[in-house]
Amino acid sequence: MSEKTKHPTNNKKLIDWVNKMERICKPDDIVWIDGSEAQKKQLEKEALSTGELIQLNQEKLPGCFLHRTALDDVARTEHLTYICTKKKRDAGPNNNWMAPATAYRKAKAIFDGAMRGRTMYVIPFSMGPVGSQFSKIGVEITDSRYVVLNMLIMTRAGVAALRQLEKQDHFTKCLHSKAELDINKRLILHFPEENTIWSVSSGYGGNALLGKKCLSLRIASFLARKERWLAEHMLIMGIEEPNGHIEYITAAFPSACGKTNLAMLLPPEGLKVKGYRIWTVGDDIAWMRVDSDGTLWAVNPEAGYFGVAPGTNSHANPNMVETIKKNTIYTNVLLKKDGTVWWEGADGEVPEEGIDWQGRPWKKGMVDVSGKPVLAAHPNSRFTTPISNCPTTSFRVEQHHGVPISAIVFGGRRQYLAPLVFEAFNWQHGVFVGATMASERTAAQMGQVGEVRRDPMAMLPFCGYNMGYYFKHWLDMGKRMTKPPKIFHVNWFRLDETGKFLWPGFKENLRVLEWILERCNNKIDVVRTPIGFIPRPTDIDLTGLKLPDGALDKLLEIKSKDWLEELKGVGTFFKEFKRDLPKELWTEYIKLSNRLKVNE
Ligand code: GTP
Ligand code: SPV
Ligand code: MN
Repeated sequence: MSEKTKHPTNNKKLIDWVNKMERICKPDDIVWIDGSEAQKKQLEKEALSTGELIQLNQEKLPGCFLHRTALDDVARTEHLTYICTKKKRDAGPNNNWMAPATAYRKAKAIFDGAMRGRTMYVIPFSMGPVGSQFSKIGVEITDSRYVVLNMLIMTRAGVAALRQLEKQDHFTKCLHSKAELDINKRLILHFPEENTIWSVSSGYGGNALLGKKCLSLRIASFLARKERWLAEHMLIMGIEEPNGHIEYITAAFPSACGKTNLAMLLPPEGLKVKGYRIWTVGDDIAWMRVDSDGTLWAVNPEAGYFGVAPGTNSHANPNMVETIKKNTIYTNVLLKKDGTVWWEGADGEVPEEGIDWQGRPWKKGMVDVSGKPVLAAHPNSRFTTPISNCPTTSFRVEQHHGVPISAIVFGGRRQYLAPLVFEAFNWQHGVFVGATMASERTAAQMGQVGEVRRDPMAMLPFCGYNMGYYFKHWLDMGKRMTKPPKIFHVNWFRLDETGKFLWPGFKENLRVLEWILERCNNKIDVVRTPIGFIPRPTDIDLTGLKLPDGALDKLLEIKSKDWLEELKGVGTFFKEFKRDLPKELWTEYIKLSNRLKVNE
């Protein structure tokens, strides 16, 4: 069929690759995605007729659709995700590794004829504003209309990206097929040395929207090391101070640990008089480089949000509630009788009935055979929505240059141990703080929810190469900056003895950001502890917030004994990297251990 196919480009590399993939996948026909409204409408129509999408109430939710995935295709599958470098050592102990030849052979057997009876869509897309020096061009081939429609929201897809590809003559080759959605034939393969991604047998988010985690983190992190920049699992936000000046920060929290919520926060009642405003630049990925001014600048490569639905409500994130009212694709949530949607922790009353995320009739208060509530929405149900819908979108999201970064914040979900906030002593110590992060697992990936795992810089599932080299790269980046951002660590999830959150979180987190900015501008003093600087309790503005007696002290408590215990796990983790772990991190380890022993 290749001879008959009319390709809308003369780019030889692209045409050759598309022809080759066509020969493997054997689709009935090929459609190039141009980014037009008319084509999008046509795809939506087809997806409705095949049942891939369900139309929602167009009066209440204009342009919105619902999609249900296969029951075992609801989150990223890290155990089926591989980095395929020539040498195993280059993938590191942090990744599953497969030899490229083996990986191609295994996957080819599954891709072979997988698109028979289907259309093969070719999606040229740009991560980052088209034409920015920062941006990367990719082309995703897929047989899923759901993937196409999501990519149209999450990336800048279509003709403009194609023209840019022709100018630069290189791109990331992304091949995807849902095939039979068989989990036993699922493979998410990355070939960083060939700038190639092959993903098969999944239709879910990070597994299938290849511009996101696969390109913008795994492949990009590999390129970033070579090209001397950083590709990180971070939100980017601007905090407009009462005098109108905007400071930008990035924050790395593991999946489902609060990036989206923080990036969009609205100031709490008690701080409103001060006049802060938040500007959202990104909620998941930051690409950062050192500019000629010696500081770090960041762009968000994405054009949409793929956000967690459960817990999204007008109290936690009113901005998001506003954002997802139109042109949004919902995945794995409850369908209500009136054609709107619901999830655990949504606004309003719990509906009496509906169709649950598995497509079964659902009733309020339903329990399963073991007496557990039947969930209306999957805990990792999501929505895909354009950044431009969000009321707090920063005017700088389209700027090719990005925004200058004053602080980098790391954070995880820790019931005990980590205080509300602390500041690293310097860049090297900050890299150690990031490298030793740990968090309790969430529903964003298949696995045991709640189990504590080490997740350096929230990048464990996303670093496309040996993390030993990655830490070294971070240390080197610090040396390239005349004014590196200060590094902090936060924990919104500390519990009291009764198992309740000590800190109210969400919009109240601005109180911690305020302290962080004051530290960046050298306005206030701090308390020195073995793990870093913590606030003097009076420096956190609690106006209008009633914390239980002693809560702030508990939130800032650092128990040397517990940290020494934590260090054992860090040591085990570091040892996995053998001689690839930079010696500076062992230096920081020993220094911390000594400081803790003195304090014990
Ligand atoms: P990914 O999209 O998976 O990368 O996740 P994310 O880091 O953007 O997480 P998100 O903001 O979607 O939050 C995930 C969950 O954490 C939601 O259920 C929120 O309700 C909860 N959460 C977010 N912020 C806070 C907070 O400050 N305190 C508490 N207790 N929970 C929070
Ligand atoms: C995450 O899991 O960190 C996400 C969702 O942001 S996914 O796109 O599935 O990776
Ligand atoms: Mn994420």
